[in-house]
Amino acid sequence: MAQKEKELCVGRKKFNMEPTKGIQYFIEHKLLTPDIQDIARFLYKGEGLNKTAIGTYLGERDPVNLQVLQAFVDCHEFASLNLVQALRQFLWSFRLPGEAQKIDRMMEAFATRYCLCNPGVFQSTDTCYVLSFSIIMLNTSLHNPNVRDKPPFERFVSMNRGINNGSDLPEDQLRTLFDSIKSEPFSIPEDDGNDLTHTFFNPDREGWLLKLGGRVKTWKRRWFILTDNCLYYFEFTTDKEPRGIIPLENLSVQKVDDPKKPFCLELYNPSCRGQKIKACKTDSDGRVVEGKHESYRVSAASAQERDQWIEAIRASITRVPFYDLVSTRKKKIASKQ
Ligand code: 4IP
Repeated sequence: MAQKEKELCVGRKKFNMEPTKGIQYFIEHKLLTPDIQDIARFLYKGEGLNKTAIGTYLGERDPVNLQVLQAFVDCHEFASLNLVQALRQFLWSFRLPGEAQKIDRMMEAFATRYCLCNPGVFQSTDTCYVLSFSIIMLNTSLHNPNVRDKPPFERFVSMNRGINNGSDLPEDQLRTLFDSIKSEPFSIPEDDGNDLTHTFFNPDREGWLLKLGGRVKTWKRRWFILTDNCLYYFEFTTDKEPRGIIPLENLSVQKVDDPKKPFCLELYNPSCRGQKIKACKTDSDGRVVEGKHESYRVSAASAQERDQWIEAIRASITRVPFYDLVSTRKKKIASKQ
């Protein structure tokens, strides 16, 4: 193998493990110049580069990385693409990192570029930004099996009321975007089911599970609802008040074998095993008291249901403050009126 090719190969490996070091290596070995445009084009071509690593590099806050992000987004040509087509292209070129601030910067850069390539389509970059998120949410709602309530077109329209600097976007424009996502979900590089477009917001799941008591080890059939990063359980599906609430923050979930019940999973706090999990419950007198569990063990009706619960709970735990990004932007649009 020629020397250059060997170096390229080493550089790619380095990049895929530690993106910044990889770029340094390419520059030191004269495979790349330190010019921002050059680095951006290199990432845009992406030959042999891991898309998660590209996303990591583009998400860094260092001034060089911020400039590369800008130049990388400028490599994308969005002229005469509708917003869904442009998003498909953009979201395929690297993998979005999970942190809200990084996503915010990347989506901001995307929206700015889209508006520049397509003048007159939106009244402001913020409109394009909010609609982009709305499309990503729609993609999850329509294609994630954990979301059972599939939004009809009318809901998509009402979600996007007033986002075009106070006025509504044309319905046929929204219809085209809706139909496109409905017929084909986004393709996500290195898809492991743990991406923004799968896990960004609550996968809302509900169903019957058997729960083991905290001190007294009795199994009770309870109706569980997963929402807002919390797990609620009720005695009856129609109860207004839950018997217990388990905030999922700081907890982990795993499959577990139980001698008494099949298809069990367990919620636990990985950093303080053996201590009580923060949760509350209603005691037999109807008073709200702290929970007394060191872990919560529940049994599902089948292995498949158990795995779906685990996946949904994990998704809920790893959710990033996505709604905050969008609501900040919507407020900004409203304040400009
Ligand atoms: C109870 O057992 C129930 O299993 C409770 O579940 C459970 O509370 C109690 O745990 C356990 O003692 P008995 O009904 O046989 O007395 P539920 O509230 O769903 O009825 P959790 O905290 O699991 O809700 P302790 O830790 O309170 O003993």
